[in-house]
Amino acid sequence: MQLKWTAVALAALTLVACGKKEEAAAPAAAPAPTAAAPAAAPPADALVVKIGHVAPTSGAIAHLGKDNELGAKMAIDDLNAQGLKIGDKVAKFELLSEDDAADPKQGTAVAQKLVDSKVNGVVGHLNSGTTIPASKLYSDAGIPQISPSATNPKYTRQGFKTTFRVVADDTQLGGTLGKYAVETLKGKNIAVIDDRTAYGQGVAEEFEKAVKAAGGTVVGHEFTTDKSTDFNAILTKLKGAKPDVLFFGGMDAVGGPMLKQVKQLGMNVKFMGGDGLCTGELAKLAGDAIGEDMVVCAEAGGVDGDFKAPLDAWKAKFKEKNGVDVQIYAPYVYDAVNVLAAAMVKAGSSDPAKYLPEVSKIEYKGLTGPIAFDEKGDIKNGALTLYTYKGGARTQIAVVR
Ligand code: ABU
Repeated sequence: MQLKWTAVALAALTLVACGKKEEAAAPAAAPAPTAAAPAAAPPADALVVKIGHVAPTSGAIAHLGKDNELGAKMAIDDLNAQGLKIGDKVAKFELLSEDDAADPKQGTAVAQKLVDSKVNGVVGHLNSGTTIPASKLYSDAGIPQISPSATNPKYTRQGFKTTFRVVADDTQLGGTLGKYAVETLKGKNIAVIDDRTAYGQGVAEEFEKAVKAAGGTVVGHEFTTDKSTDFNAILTKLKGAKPDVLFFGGMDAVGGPMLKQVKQLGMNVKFMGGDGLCTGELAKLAGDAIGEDMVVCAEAGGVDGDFKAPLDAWKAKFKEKNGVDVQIYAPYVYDAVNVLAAAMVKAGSSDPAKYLPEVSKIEYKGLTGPIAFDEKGDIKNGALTLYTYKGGARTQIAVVR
């Protein structure tokens, strides 16, 4: 059980060279499902630790940005309630939250703002298109960055020591979904649309590769944007190729209206997508156009076994505290903040240069599963969760690795 790990983490004492030294307790790996105890006022000499968070909290996918931001807030509240020590000082965690509106230029502008504010670590950004350019600024400043949701492989393949991700990438997402389209859904004529963003294009290309590798046929690939609302021309063109599966590389804000137009055109397809599509909001955005079992999509993470009950309890706590359901990545944000804190505790310092090596070596039992990073900064042994929608509710099909 995860609660057992929490106890283990809290009790962890490490003998270090140069004599016996007790390390401070790591942050609790899995929060108790009950509300955290009210935090005592931090002492006057508390060590202020600034955690930057960036996501689009305005614009078409603000619901996803706010989901991530709430995950960060919950992590900060729980860390402060624990009265965690870094070195010999009680830490006071502060959240510096920024809105990048899913726009690459705004993404680098707010990243520079966080660098100038001397944040100790960053969790974000949400979109690959903002995370990748921002990562250069954090790397130049030596600030550890963990993305809880950006899935484009390039993010961790730039040779930066500061980039980490706690979810699987588009190679795994597109690869698994492409194989599923051919082998499980038995798709014969598979069509693809992508929104030309770093995420949408990347995941669609990986999907197409996997379809072909599994012996499937791609009958068309059309393009839209992350701001489009009218898909009539491209859907009509694809309809002529008689697809039985249509994959969309893009976010739910575009996928929902697209599903409505798929229905209006009378297209009889399984509608597939990656994690950007796979949200609680999709059912609302698509309305009655989302047929029973019509959509198959994947979250770029997932738990089973002993991890499931604590994650479900955390999601219930999230709803109780915030009045909304988790959309998709809030628990991953929660874990990412805790990973930074755990690395600081291990290093006995919140100085990015001192605790960065501990992030690379971390072995953290998170809400979303065990977290450790490979040499690029990608999560080791990342899982995916396949979902469909039943009765308008996102419903799990399976966790796959
Ligand atoms: N992974 C889907 C949403 C975020 C992104 O990668 O752009």
